[in-house]
Amino acid sequence: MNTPLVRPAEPIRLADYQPTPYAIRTVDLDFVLNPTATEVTADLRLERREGTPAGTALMLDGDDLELLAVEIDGARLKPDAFEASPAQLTILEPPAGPFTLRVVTRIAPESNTKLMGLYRSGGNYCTQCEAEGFRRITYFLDRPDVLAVYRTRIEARRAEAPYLLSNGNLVEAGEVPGTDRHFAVWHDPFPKPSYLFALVGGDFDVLRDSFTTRSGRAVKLEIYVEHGKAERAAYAMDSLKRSMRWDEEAFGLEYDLDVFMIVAVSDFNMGAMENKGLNIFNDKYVLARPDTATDTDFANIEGIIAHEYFHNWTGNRITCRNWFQLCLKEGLTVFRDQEFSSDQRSRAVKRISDVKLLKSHQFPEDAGPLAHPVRPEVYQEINNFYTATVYEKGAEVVRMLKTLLGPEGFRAGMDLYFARHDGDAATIEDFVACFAEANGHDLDDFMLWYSQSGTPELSVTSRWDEAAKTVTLVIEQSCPPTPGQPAKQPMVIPIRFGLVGPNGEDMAYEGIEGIEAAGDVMVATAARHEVTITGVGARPVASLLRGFSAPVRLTANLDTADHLFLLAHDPDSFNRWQSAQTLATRLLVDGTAALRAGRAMEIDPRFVEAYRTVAADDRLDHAFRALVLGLPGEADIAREIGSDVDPDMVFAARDRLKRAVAAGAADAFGALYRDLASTGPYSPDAASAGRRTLRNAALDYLAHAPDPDATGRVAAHYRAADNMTDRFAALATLVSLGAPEAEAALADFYARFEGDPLVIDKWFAVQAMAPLPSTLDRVKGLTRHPAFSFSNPNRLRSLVTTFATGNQTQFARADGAGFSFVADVVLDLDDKNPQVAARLLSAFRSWRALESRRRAHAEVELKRIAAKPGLSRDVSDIVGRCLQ
Ligand code: B3K
Ligand code: ZN
Repeated sequence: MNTPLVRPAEPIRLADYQPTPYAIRTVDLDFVLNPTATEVTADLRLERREGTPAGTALMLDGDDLELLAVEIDGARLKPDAFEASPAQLTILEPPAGPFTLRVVTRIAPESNTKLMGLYRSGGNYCTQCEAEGFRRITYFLDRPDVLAVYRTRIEARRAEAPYLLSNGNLVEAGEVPGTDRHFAVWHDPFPKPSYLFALVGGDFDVLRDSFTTRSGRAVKLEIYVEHGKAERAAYAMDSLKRSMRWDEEAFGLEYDLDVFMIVAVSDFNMGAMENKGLNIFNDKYVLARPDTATDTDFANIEGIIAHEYFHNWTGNRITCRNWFQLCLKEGLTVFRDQEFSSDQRSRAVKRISDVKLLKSHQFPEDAGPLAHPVRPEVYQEINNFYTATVYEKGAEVVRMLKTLLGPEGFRAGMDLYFARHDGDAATIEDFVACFAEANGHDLDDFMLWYSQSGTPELSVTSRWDEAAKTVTLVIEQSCPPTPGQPAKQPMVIPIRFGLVGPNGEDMAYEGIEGIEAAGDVMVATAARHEVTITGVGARPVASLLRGFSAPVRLTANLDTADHLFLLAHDPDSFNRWQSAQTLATRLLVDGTAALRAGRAMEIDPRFVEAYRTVAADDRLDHAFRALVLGLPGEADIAREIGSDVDPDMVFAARDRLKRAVAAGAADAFGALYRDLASTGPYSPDAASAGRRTLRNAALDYLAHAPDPDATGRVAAHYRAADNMTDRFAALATLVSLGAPEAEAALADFYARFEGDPLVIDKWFAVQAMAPLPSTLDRVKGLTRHPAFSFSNPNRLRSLVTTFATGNQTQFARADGAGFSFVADVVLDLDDKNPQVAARLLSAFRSWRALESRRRAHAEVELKRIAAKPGLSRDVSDIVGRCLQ
């Protein structure tokens, strides 16, 4: 009965959830840091949970561990009292009462290439424990519902690691007598799961500041960065202080420790990590200076600093009962960071950007083999579920709660959630119950958003009755079936709407019948509603799903004239943008089909004229104008086409439309380029960034205009740039066009920024993105460049992931060579860093939507990966689902 178990090959199921037989109340850790042999002594205070029979074996998770000693209450365990493997430690008959288990392990941070657990980055020690990295440090009940109070002692040579950091507050520090070593002891009073544990040891520059919470707690703020880079952390620090203030104002939530630390490292599997009191960040999301970071980088830093800080309440104070509940912290925290950025910048622009991201990342995921519900019910490898569905669609679900309940009702639900569940490992049911109770609102049907995968399709047909002065809306919904899953049920879909009258303003109406409605929100709950809106003065154009009030695919019987009207007049900015997108998408889908059939692509001159009007409309915000003028991406067009996609034809159609707009509106773009030139020093604020975005968009159009000096102007823009936003925009245009000036600009860029890894990442990425037949050979060549490294995730992502996800035509080349290259990288990387390999592999997720030749090549490569013996669980999970 007590044979040590290796990790089961069977999937883990939500339905099987059981609490652990034992609770861990406190954890005392002692680290003696050494690159090749770090010793970890863990004293765990354990208690049998009620209902657990005495003598029940205690099975602790491990991963790649070497056990040095195991004791209970100070006595060494006899060999027959426990069983140990690198993946598990089983105490066969633990004491019936509370006891202390001491486990001593030895680990080798230097050779930890998975970057999970304790590893080295840039000569420093750091950790990453979410989701299951703590078990690579010591044997533990490594799951989010085991909450304990941690005390951590760290010892290291002072010369090697002058800073020793962990979660909570510093309680002691000093020298180890008679040695060159020193130590620090940290105590975190807040019970937490092991995934929030963090340790850092190393040498840094520190940017320091402080913040006083609204109840008067003085908090030290510290950002640890590579030597010489402290000044580049200033924007991150500013973002942190604004986040702390915002969470007090928007949600009444204060920080709770004496210190908040952020450490920036250059080797990191993801963006950042919300460890209690000690966030660890990919330095890409901390370091920024106008000459090295773009406006997008600045905005990402602001958003991610906020996101990780907000986790202190949504994730840390209230955590997840099991990993199936991941969206409880992630979807909610994304919603919170989106709201923060909306308040700091332009709400309309932020909403459009977020929806663009949702549609370009989450919609394809939801339509392909990797689709899963916002709360998955089964997984093989949890790291593969940190997805756009859990994060972005998860945030949309929270946003819908707010739309359905209104701002006050939403806030009442959040307040109840914090009051009731502080200190808990909670579930989605717990969360939704707070909104239902605080508002007396039945949300049972709403739960389908958490359990049903796939993007619902919403179809609305509107009809105007002149005699009766009514608008009839037939609202129908369906959700594409998922093979092997029960038929989908109708969802609760909030539809924010308005009736735009002939003068371009919203019209009043007398009543709505046939659907539940409150204010400007109708709530569809059935497969079909026939809705009558009475007392409407004149024929309106229905503006539907304003602000993208639900994550659905909407089709409506609006024609080109209706969309042009909404683009020009809709009081809802989101729908103005959406109308432009809908019109462009129609042209591009039809144009792709025409080109494929050997016909000419028709471009409605009204469309080009509308773009010209937007470009020239000075009443519109710059950033908003740039968004409207941005054509749907190739992946967006492919998604709309849905099947039998030929990416070369998609590219050709888009290129033609872009050139048609460029030619037809060249005067307006020329004027924008001239008028929007900078007049002062760089500032990353939203208004200045918006001006640059619009000017660079105009320049990109001008580069596509029939003008012999088109790219010469871009090269001049490159040379004149005094900030990275302008410099990089020019470089990207030159390289993507394969312009004669591109090589000189690339060489100049490399020479300027050679010593700056984050900028050299951009140099790799811009080359990987070029939609040119020569790109694959170039990318392969760049993998041998001295500055390239397969083991640094940022570098690998900048070159290979950018190629696989950002270059539709060259990744999905008709000869299959793009797929084959990426498959080779995945196979090579799998042993060293399976998490990053699996993430790269998911670029294949839409392979079935391709035309047959490309599809066949993709299948060969996926099968080649699947056939490799000893594949990691991460990669085998993704490849298995892709081939299902
Ligand atoms: N919680 C982390 C992500 C962890 C990913 C583990 N594979 C960062 C975040 O979402 O805030
Ligand atoms: Zn998060």
